[in-house]
Amino acid sequence: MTTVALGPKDFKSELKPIWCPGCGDFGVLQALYRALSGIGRAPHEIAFVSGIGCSSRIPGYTTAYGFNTVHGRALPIAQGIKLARPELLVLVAGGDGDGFSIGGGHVAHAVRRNFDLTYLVMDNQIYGLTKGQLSPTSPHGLETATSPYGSLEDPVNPLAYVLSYGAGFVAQGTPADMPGLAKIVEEAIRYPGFAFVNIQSPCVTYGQEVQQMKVHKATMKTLASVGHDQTDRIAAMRLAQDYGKALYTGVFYRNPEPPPTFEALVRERQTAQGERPAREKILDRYLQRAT
Ligand SMILES: Cc1ncc(C[n+]2csc(CCOP(=O)(O)OP(=O)(O)O)c2C)c(N)n1
Ligand code: SF4
Repeated sequence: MTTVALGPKDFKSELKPIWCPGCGDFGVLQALYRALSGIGRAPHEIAFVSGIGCSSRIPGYTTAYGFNTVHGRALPIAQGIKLARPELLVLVAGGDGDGFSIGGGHVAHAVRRNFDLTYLVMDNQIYGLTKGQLSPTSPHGLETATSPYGSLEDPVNPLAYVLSYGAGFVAQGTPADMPGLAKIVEEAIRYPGFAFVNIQSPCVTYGQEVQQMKVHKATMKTLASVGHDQTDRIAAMRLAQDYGKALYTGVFYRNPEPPPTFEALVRERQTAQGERPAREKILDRYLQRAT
């Protein structure tokens, strides 16, 4: 592992973002550059995996190795990468549609397996890339291209979702407080296990008026200001119930005693049994190598 002194600019790729001017994802990207410079891992030691969506373009705007995969499938691919190359820093990103609609089934399993991954969801409560359809986090009553009578469904609560499956690190931020978001993302990366950050990132083109940057600035409230103890999972669950009503920023929950990660348990067993690493065994099979 190489730790180097790098500034935010060292993580900026030559690609120019094609997001709509004013999209919240610009601020998320700035926060991520800052967080990565705080971590100090060289870009070639970072694997950044995403699904499909406006938000899922983010790996391409960084100098890390990026993989813009398939809609909803970023987490399984990231878990495979982490299992094969546990020494890499693995980041995963995508939208609320990518993560909690088509990919929703994967979140529970990634959480309970506890790979050391950082999962950033840019939650704009709408499908941005496909031009404004109902998303799993759209509020009840929201009129969209696919909900002409207003949404008749209750939204998924991403915070409660991951907390209930036992995620060791759960936080929320907004690009309306970019330095605060950078700090949260850095903390999430430092957590040794599955870390989830719900980022309320406004869609200026199809999003709701109450979901815009100036409203976030006026309404956001840090969890520290309400006296929240981030080691108290039940209190975190209680505060998470306000998703969609209050915009809390900061760490909802951090497990004070992080359990071993999935990849560490696999490595431990392989070492105990004197086994060759799983990836070598797969290559043996495909290349018909003698073991
Ligand atoms: C298998 C599959 N189904 C549907 C699509 C179409 N599609 C692309 S992005 C997207 C949703 C985008 O919303 P979200 O994931 O919330 O990201 P955002 O664009 O808002 O950042 C959909 C439905 C697809 N690319 N692949
Ligand atoms: S459609 Fe919305 S989410 Fe997509 S780039 Fe534009 S503002 Fe951002």
